[in-house]
Amino acid sequence: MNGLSVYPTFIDSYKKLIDDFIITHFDKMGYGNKFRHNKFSLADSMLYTLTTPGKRIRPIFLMLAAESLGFTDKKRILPFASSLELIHSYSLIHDDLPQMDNDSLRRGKPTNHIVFGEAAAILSGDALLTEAFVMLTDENYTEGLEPGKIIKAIREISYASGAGGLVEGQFHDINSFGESLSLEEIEYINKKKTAGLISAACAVGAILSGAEEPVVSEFRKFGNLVGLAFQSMDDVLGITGNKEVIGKTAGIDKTNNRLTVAEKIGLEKTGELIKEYNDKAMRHLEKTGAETGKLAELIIYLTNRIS
Ligand code: GRG
Repeated sequence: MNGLSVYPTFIDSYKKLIDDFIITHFDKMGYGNKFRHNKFSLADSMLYTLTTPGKRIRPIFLMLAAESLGFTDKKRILPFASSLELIHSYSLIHDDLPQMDNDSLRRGKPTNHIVFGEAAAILSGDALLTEAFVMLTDENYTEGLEPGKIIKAIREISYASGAGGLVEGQFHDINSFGESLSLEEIEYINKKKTAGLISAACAVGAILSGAEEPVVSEFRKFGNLVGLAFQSMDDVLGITGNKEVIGKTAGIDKTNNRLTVAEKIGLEKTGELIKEYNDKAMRHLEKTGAETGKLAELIIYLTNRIS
């Protein structure tokens, strides 16, 4: 880790592949645009958040993990990678609702419920989550992949999205507003809320490449630690970042009385913890014999980012 914040040039080409795949998928599905309410269709609301530029790190981690083990068949990898962006977008829409974080700015734009209303935001989140599984089980996308691998990959994603990850993490997060948590408790929430899906992304990349469980397990651990580093950096930016650059409301954690790692131990110690997470993550990755270059570049960038 040299601590330099250099934007890896490969990110933009991966983002384009993911965004193009998502648009092609929605065009192919042809979800109804004729029956509109207040000029909007359900697909408009789904695509509003989904296609707004974001970092796309979950799909990129999946693609890089697969490639690091020599599996480069983008046609087979992209549906799995893109499904994670659908799940992530659903979580952002629901997270911003008044009953959750109650935020009005996301990815530099008004949040989904501000534009489409709360009921539409709940429904478009639901539809994005289920659409991820339509994408994951499309025979045209999975053709040529071994069924056992597909099932294993879908289970990994399902577990990380529900009671085993994202939703459990959010449950504790929301119910902990105003509470004085220990560092271990905050870390547990971050592991479930954020690291789970990143960990699943890395594990699925390894699964698709045909790796055996011991290697998949190292990728899972790598993703978990990288996810903890990523969330801790997100908490730092929640304090030090400005609204125009981070594209969401700065200080929302304070407003919601949410105790983050950065609030608990301070900015300096959080910086040290992030480095520790990343160093440990790299040790897991190095055990796999994978080509680590791009993954290492990505995590250095993500933990030195300003947005
Ligand atoms: C089931 C009603 C219901 C709600 C669930 C699961 C959930 C809502 C919310 C998950 C909480 C959450 C949003 C966790 C992720 C935290 C995080 C770091 C989000 C930001 O991710 P980035 O920085 O965002 O990757 P971009 O915009 O770049 O994609």
